Amino acid sequence: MTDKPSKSEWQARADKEVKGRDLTWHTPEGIAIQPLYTAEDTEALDPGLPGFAPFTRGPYASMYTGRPWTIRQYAGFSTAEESNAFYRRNLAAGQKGLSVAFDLATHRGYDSDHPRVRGDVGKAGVAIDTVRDMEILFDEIPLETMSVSMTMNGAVIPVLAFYIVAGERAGVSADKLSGTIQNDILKEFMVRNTYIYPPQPSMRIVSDIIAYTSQNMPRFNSISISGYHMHEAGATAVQELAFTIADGKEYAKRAMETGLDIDAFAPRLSFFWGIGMNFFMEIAKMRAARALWHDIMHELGAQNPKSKMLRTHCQTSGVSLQEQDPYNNVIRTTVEAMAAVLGGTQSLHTNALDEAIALPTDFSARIARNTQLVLQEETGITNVADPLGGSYYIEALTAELVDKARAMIAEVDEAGGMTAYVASGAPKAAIERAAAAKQASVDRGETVVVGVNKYVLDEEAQIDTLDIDNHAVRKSQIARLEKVRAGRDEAACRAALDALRDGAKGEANLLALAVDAARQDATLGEISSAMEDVFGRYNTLPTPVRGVFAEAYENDSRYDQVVEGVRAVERRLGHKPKLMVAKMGQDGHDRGANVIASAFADMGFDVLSGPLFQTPEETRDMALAEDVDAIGASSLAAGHKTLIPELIGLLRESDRADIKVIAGGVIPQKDYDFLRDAGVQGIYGPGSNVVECAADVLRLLGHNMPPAGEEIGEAAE
Ligand code: MLC
Ligand code: 5AD
Repeated sequence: MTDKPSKSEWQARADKEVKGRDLTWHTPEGIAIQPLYTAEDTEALDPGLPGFAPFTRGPYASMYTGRPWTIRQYAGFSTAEESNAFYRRNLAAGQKGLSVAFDLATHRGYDSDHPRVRGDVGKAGVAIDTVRDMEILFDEIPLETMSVSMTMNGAVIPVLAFYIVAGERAGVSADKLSGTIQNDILKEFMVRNTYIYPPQPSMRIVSDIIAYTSQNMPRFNSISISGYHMHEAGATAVQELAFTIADGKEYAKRAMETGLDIDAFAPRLSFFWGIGMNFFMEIAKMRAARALWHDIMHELGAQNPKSKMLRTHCQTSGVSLQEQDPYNNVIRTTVEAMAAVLGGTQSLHTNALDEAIALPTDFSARIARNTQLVLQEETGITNVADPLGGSYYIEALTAELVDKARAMIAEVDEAGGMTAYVASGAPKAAIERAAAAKQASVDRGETVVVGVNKYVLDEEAQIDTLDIDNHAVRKSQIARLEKVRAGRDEAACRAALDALRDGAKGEANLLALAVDAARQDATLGEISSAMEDVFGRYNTLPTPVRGVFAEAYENDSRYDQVVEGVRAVERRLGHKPKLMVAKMGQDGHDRGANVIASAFADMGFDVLSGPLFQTPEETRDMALAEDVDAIGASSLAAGHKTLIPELIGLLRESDRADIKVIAGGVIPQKDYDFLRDAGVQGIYGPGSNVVECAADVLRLLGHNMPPAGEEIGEAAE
C-alpha cells in the first residue's frame, strides 16, 4: 500500500501541470479561493446537524425530505383584477405561495390619482388604493391557507391594514392569516429607496408592526430582512451578509426597547437573500447567515430555539440577467436556483428570462416556475438534507464568510448600530464602490458575461414582452377610488384618520389605528398623508462615489481617448461638458444612475445627480438652472414612455431643445423607435458599455469621436 499523498504533494503536481501559474482566485469579497480544498482545511470545523443550533445546515431537521421549499413567484402588474387572474393561473400550474409586487405609486404612499405618479400607476406592480382593491386582488384565493408575501416598506402601514381588513371581509380573522410583510426600512435608505418618512419614525413603524403582529397575527412573519436589494445594487457577499444581519440585530434591539420579549417576536423574523452566479459563494453565504444569526440572537438573550433559527426566502439575481441573447437567462436562473436550494432556502422566486426588458409574460413566467418544479420533482435534490454538508470547500468558505461578516458587523456596532451607520452613508458608499468596480470589470471583459462581452450575437432576435397601458390602469383606478370615496361614511373616515394623525404624535400603535381607518375605507394616500403630516417626507440626494473607474481603467487606451475627447469638448465649450443624471417618477433603482454618474465624473464630465423621484417639470427646471449640456434619464420601472417624452416636450417649450436627452435602463427594444421619435438621442439597455456610452455623448456634443479600436491620433475636433 502506498502512503496517501499530502496536499503539498498535490500542490507540486498541480504547479507542474500549469507551469507555476498562480491558481488562486481573488473574489470581490477579498477572499483568496484556493484551487483545492481538503480535510486539512476543515479539521477544526463542525457544521452540526440540520434542525440543531447553530442551524448552519438548515433550520429544519428533515429539510426538503419533509417538505420542499415554497415556490413563491413575485408578481403584480396593472389592476387588481389582472393580477388576481395571473395569480390564479400560476397557482393552478404548480406555484405554492403568493408574493405581491405593488406599483411604485403604492410603495411611496400615493393614490393613483396623485399628479406625481402619472407614469407609475400599474407599471412595475399592481396598483392598490383601497381595501376594495385588496379584496379584488385575493378574490377566490383562500387566505386562511395561502401564505402571502407582500413586498412593502414605505406604505407598509396602510397596505398591511388593507390586507387585514380584506381578510376580515372574507371571513378570515387576523390570527389565521399566514404570510410575510417585507417591512425592512433600513435597506430602503441604503439601496432600494422606497421610503416615505425619515429614519426615526420609519423605525417606529417597523416596531409597531412587530408589536401588532406578535400580539394578533401569530402565523405572520413581521419582517423580511432583506439582503437581496444590496446584492442587486452590487454588494459583495460579505457586505450583503453583514449589513443584513446587522439590520436584523437593529430591529430586534428596537423591538426589545419598546418592551417586547425577544422570544415573543423573534420566531417570526424572516430573511431574504439575493442569489447570483457565484455558485458556491452563494451557498456558503446562506449557511454563514444562519450561523451568524443564531449567535446574535443568543447574545441578545433569546431562549426559544425558534428565535435563533434563520428562515429565508431567496430570489435569483435580476442584475445577472441580460437583454442580449436572453435565453441564456434561463440557464443563469437555473444555476442560481440550485444555489438557493443547496443553501437551504425556505421559499424561492426564480426570475423570468425577460427580466432585463420587461415584467414577465405568461410564457416567461411559466419557464421560471417550471425551473423550480423540475428541480423539485425531477432531480432528487430534495431527498437529502443539506447534501453539500461536509464539502471541504463549502465548509471552509462558510467559515471564512462568517469571520469576514462578523468583523464587518463589529464595525457597524462600533458606529452605534445600523440606524446610525446607514445615516452616515458608509454602507451605501461601500456598496456603490463594489458596484462600480464590478461594472468596470465587465466593461473591460475581465468578468465574462456570455452574449454581452464575449460570444456576442451578430443579430439579436426580439422576444415578445408584456406591455402595460398605464393610462388605462390609472383611469380605472381613479374611477374605483371615486366610487369608494362616494360610498363611505365620510365623517367616520375623517375621525379615524384624525385618530391616526394624533396617534402618530403620541405612542399609539400605528397599525392598529390604520386598521380602524381601513375599515372606514380610508385610502392608501389618505392614511399615508395622515402620518406624513406628523413625520414629514424624507428626501436624499445621491452622492455617487469617485475614482473607481479611473482606477479600473488605468492605462486603457480607449478610456484615455474618451478622457481626451472630454478635454477637447471642454476647450471648445469653455466649460466641462455637463451631464445631469435624472431619475424621474417613483422609480428608486439608482445603481445604474450612480454607476453612470461615477464613471462620467471620472472621465472628466461635470456630473449633476438629480434627486430621486423628480417630475419631468422638476428635471427640466433643474437642468435649466444648472445649464447642463445633456440629460441622462435612467428608468428601470417602465415609466420611460410617459416621463422622458414629457421632459423633451418641456425642454422644447423652454427653447432648450439643444439639451441632449439620452435614456438608459430597462427599456424594451420595441420602445426604442417610440423614444427616438420623441427626440431621445441615445438609448442604453442593460449590458451597455459605460465608456462607449460616454463616447456617444461626446459625439452628440459635436466631437468627432472615432469608433472603439481606432487610434487616438484619428480623433479630431
Ligand atoms: C417547513 N415546515 C416544515 C418543514 N419545512 N415542517 C416540517 N418539516 C419540514 N421539513 C413548516 C414550517 O414550520 C411552516 O409552518 C410551514 O411548513 C411553511 O414553511 P416555511 O419554512 O415557513 O415556508 P414559508 O411559509 O414559505 O415561509 C418562508 C419565509 C417567509 C419564512 C421565508 O418569510 C416567506 O415566505 N418569505 C417570502 C418573502 C418574499 O416572497 N419576498 C419577495 C420579495 S421580492 P409554521 O406553522 O411554522 O408556519 C422583492 C423585490 C423588490 O423584494 O425589490 O421589489
Ligand atoms: N413582477 C414580477 N417580478 C418582478 N420583479 C420586480 N417587480 C416585479 C413584478 N411586478 C422582480 C425582478 C426584479 C426584482 C426586484 O423582482 O426580478 O429584478
